[in-house]
Amino acid sequence: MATDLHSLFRIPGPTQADLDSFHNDGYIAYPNVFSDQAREALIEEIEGLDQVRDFVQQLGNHSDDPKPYFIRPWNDRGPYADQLIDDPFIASLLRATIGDDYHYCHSALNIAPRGIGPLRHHQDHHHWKHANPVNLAERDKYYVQILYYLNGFTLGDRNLKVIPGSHRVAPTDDATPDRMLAGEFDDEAGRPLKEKRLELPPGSMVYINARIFHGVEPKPADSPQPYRIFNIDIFKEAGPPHRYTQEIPSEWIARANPARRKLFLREAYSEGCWA
Ligand SMILES: O=C(O)CCC(=O)C(=O)O
Ligand SMILES: [Fe+2]
Repeated sequence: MATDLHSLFRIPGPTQADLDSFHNDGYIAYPNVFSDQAREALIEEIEGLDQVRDFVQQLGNHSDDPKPYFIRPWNDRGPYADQLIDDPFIASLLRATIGDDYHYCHSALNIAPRGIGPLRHHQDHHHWKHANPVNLAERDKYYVQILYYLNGFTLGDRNLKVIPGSHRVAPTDDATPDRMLAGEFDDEAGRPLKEKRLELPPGSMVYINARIFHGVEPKPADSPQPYRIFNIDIFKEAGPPHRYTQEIPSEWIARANPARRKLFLREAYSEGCWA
């Protein structure tokens, strides 16, 4: 199972300005970074999945109480989605930010229909929310989320929003998004912390340090886009499992080349694994 594309992306790797943005702001936004061919093939692959097809078909029936399609881990991946895991562009970004010692953590697929509500500002680095010695020891390690927006989003229509620089604030109970936006942590962050609402065309990607506060705005009932397709891959610096570190399907390991196998050979999360 492989595509005939060397890379799904238009660029080979991050520039120094991209890396500065990752370290200073906590994220890198890449508008229209997929090649047209890869974007179209990925959308076709996702829309062709049986469960997604069923979800899209029944959309009109639940407009009074819309629900997203959500699956985690997302293992039902065709060749294009499979290539995302170690595409040369993705590997180059991960090496330039985390270094060589990183693992694949988990994935998800989320399809948001018209009328769906917001997602409040949150962080996704699970070791901060637990105080076992294992979590404390892992706290400062990298946990990177790669957010793919194959059909994009506009302002006020399921747009991602971030608080640039919020990854620099220590993860204490006091460091809430409201208090950050009120200016209480500007000194610690070394900059004014303000919300930034993003707008991205189809074929875009956002690469974030999961320590940054981020959220999502609602999708209006009259949005011109019937649903927003969002898939995510998450990578972690080598170490113990995170909250959702997934089991790798045995057939993925069986057909992996050595470099890919290295990403997969780590412990998955299980109940009690941090105790
Ligand atoms: O739906 C999105 O754009 C982002 C969702 C999110 O915050 C996440 O998956 O962690
Ligand atoms: Fe998130």
